[in-house]
Amino acid sequence: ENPDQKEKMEKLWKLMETYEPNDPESIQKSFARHLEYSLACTRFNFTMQDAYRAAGLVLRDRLLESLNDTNAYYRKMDVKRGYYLSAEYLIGRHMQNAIANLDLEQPFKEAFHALGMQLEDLFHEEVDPALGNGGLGRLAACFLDSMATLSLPCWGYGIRYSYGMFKQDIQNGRQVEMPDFWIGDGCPFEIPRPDITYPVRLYGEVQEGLNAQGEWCLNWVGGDIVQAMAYDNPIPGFDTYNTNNLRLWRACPTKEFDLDQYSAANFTDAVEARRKAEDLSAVLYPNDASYEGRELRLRQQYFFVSASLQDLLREFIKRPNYKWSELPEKVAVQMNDTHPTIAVAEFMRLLVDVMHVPWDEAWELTTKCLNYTNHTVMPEALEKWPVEMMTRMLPRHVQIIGELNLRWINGLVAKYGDGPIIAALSIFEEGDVKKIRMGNLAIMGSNKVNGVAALHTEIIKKETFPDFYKYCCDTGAPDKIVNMTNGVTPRRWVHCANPALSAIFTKYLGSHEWLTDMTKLKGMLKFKEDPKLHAEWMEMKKTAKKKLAGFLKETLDLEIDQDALIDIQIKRIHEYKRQFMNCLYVIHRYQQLKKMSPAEREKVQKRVVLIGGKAASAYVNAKLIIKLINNVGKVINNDPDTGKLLKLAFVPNYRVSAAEVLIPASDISEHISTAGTEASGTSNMKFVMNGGLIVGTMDGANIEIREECGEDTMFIFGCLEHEVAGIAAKAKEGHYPIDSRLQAVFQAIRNGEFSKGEPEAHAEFCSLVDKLCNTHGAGTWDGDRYLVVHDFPSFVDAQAKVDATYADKAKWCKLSIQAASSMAKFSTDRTISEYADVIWGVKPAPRPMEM
Ligand code: GP0
Repeated sequence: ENPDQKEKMEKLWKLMETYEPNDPESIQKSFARHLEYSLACTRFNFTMQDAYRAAGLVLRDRLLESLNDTNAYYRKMDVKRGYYLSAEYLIGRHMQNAIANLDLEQPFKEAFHALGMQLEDLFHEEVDPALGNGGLGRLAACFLDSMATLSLPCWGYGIRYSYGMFKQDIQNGRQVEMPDFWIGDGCPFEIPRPDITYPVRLYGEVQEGLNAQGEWCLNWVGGDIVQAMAYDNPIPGFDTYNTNNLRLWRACPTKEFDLDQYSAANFTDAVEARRKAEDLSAVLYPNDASYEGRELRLRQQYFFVSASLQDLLREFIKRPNYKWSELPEKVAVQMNDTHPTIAVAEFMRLLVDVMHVPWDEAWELTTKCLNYTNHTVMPEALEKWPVEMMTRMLPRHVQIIGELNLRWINGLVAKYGDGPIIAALSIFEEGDVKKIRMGNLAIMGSNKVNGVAALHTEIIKKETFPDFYKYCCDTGAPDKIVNMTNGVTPRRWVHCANPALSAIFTKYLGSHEWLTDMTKLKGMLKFKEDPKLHAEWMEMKKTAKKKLAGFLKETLDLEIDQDALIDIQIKRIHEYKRQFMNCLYVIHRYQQLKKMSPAEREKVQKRVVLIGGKAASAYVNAKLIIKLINNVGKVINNDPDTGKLLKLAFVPNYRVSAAEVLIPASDISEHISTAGTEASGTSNMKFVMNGGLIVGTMDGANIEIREECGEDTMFIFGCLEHEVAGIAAKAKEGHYPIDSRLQAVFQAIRNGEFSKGEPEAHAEFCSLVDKLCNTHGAGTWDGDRYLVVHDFPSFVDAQAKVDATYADKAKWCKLSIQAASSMAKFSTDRTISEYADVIWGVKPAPRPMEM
C-alpha cells in the first residue's frame, strides 16, 4: 500500500537472501560471532561445551537456510507430500551427520584445526538425543535421512519428550534407571516455534448441535485443552540441496489464563492445572515390543497425532482452490506401528466434524491417505485400549469407531454370514473388559499395510492377521499387504561411524557415489582377494578396535587384547532375542577352557564377548539376564586360567553413540532370535556393512542378508520358523532333551559358581534355568518359549565354525569384503524408494541450488 514501506521491506528481503558462506574463514567468523553474541562467552572464558554449542549454531544457520528454501520449493511445485507419524525417533547426535550431509566436512575440519580444535572433541560434547527405544525408533531416524537424501518431500512428526530413553547405570551388576533430561541447556539443532501451535482436546463430552451452516452435527465440547507447540529439527539430505523437517510436538498449557473456573483464591490451583498439561510430552515409555496400557500413553499418542493431522491439513487447505477430492493426490501418511493409529478416527473427525466433508467421502479419503507398518509379531505389542478409558478420553472418537465398525461388520456378515471371522475382524474385542484393537482399526483404515522383512510379512499374512489377509484376497486386493524390507543409512552407519572404511570404498571405487548408490559397492568384489586391499581392510578393523578399546577402558576400565576376535550382541534385552543363550554359551566356552591344559589353551582363539542393551524397567527376566551376564563376566575375566583368552563384558547404557563405536569394531555379531520372532533386525545390517560377519538364525532380515552376501558369509544355526510349532508341541508332551554340555552349564549356575555370596541372585539365576527346563506348564506352555534348549547345540557348532574360519585370516578378510560390498539392498535409500513408489506415490523434488 505504502510504496515507501514496500521499498523498505524489499530492502529487508534482499538482506535475508544473502546466504552464509562456507569457506573456512567464514565458518570461523560465524563461530566467533556465536560464541560472543549468542552464548555471551568471552575470549578468556569458554569451555569445550561452549565451543560445541557455537559450532552447532553455525550449522543451525545453514540448516535453516536450506530448510526454508526447501519448504518454499515444495510449496511452489505443489508436490505430493509424505508424512511419517512415529511416537519414537532415535535420532542420535546431530553434529557429525549434519556436517557430512551439508558437505561441510573439509571446510569445518580446516576451520577448527586452525583454531586448535579437533572436530571429534566437539562431537563428544553433544548429548545423544534418545527419543526412542530401539530398532523401531532408529529405523524412523534412518528413514528421515533417506527421505532427505532422495529429495522426497516428506516430513516426520512425533513427540518432543522432555525425558528420553532412561540412562542405564549398572550397580552391583544390576540395571538402575536414571532420568535422561536431554534438553538440559537446550539443543542448537532444534528450532522452537511458539507461533505454530494447535489445540488438542481431551475428555469432555459430545453434544448435538448445529454447525456454522445451520446443519445438525455432533460437537465435542468441554474437557481439557492443551496446546501442541512445534519444535522443528532440520534433516539435511546428502548430495542434495534439500533439507526436510522432523516436527516434534511439545505439550504446553493454553495461553490465556482462564481464572473463571478458579476463583482468584485458587490461583495456585489454576497454575498447577496448567503445569499438568506439560505431563503429556514429559517422558518416553521405555517399553519395546510390549505396551503398558497406561492412560497417559494413550493421551500422548492422541496428542501428537491430532497436532500432526491438523498441521498437515492446514498445509493442504492453504493451497488456492483446494478440493477435498484431491487430498490423496497431495497427502500420504505412514503410521509407524500401532502407536499413532488413533489417526484413523482423528482423520475422520477432522474431515467430518471440522471440515464438514460428508462421511462416505471422508472415509474414502482416509483409507486412501493412511498406511500402517507392523513391526512385530509379539502379541503383547499390539495395542488394545479399554473402551471405557477411550470413551472418557476421546468420546467422539469412540462414536466414530463404533459407526465405522457397524458398517464394516454389516458388510462382513453379508459376505461371510455370522461366524468366527466376524469376531476376529471386529475392531472391538469382547470380554470382561471390552477393548478397541488398534491393529484392526489400522488395517481397516489403511491403503497399504506392510511388514518389515520378507519372512515377517509372510507371518503377518498367515499368523498375525490371517483373517484380514483372507478378506483382502476375497475382495481382490491381496496386495493390500506388502513387504518393505528395512534398511539403515550408510551415511551415519558407514561414512560417519567408520571413516576409514568410507575412505577405502571411495578410493577403490574412484568416487563417493556409493554413498547414495550402494549398488556401486559391487565394484569392490573384484578386489576381494587383493592383498593390498586386505592390508588396508585389516588396518581399518584395527583402527576401529583401537577406538573401541579406548571406549571400554573409559566406561568399564576393561583392557582388551587387540588380537582377540570381537563378538558383539547389542540390542534391547528380550527373552526372544536370547541374550541368555549367548551367555550360556560363554559359560560353556569357559568350562571348555578350564578343562584344557595350558598348551591346549594356547591354540584357542581369543575372544571378547560384549553384550549391551536396556531392559524395560518392569521386565523382570530381562533384568535378571543383565545381572547374570555381569556376574558371569566377573568370574571369567578374573580367572587367571582364562582371563586372557575369554572376556565377557556387559556394555552399560547402550545407545546410538555407543553403537557408532561398537559396530565398526566387530568381527562377529549375534542375531540369534528364535526363528519367526524378530521382525527384521536392523543392527545386523549395520554390522555387515562394516565388514562384520553374522552368527544368526534364519529369522527376520538375516535371511535376506544371507541371500545377498552369500551363504559362506554367515554362521547360521537353529531351527526354522516352520519347525517351531512341532518342537513346541513335542516339548509339551515332555519330549525336550537337554544337551549334556548345556546340562553342565546349568549345573554350574545351580552350584552357585556365578552367585557366590549373593543368595538372592542365586535364587534368581536358578529360576531362569528352571524355566528353561520346565517343559510343560498348566495348560499353556510356560517353559522355554523361545527354544533356547533346542537351539543350543547348533549354536555351539556355529561358534566352533566361527573360530575355525577366523583362523584363516585371508579367508576371513575375503568374506568380510564380500559381505560388506553386497549390502546395497539394505540401504534405507532402497527401502524408502519402495515406500515412495508403492505406498505413498511421492516423487523426488530436488530443489535447485539458487532459488
Ligand atoms: C518392534 F514392535 N521393534 C516393535 C517395537 O515395539 N519396537 C521395536 O523396536 C523393532 C523390531 O524388533 C525389529 O526387528 C525391527 O527391525 C524394528 O522394529 C524396525 O522395524 C528390531 O530391529
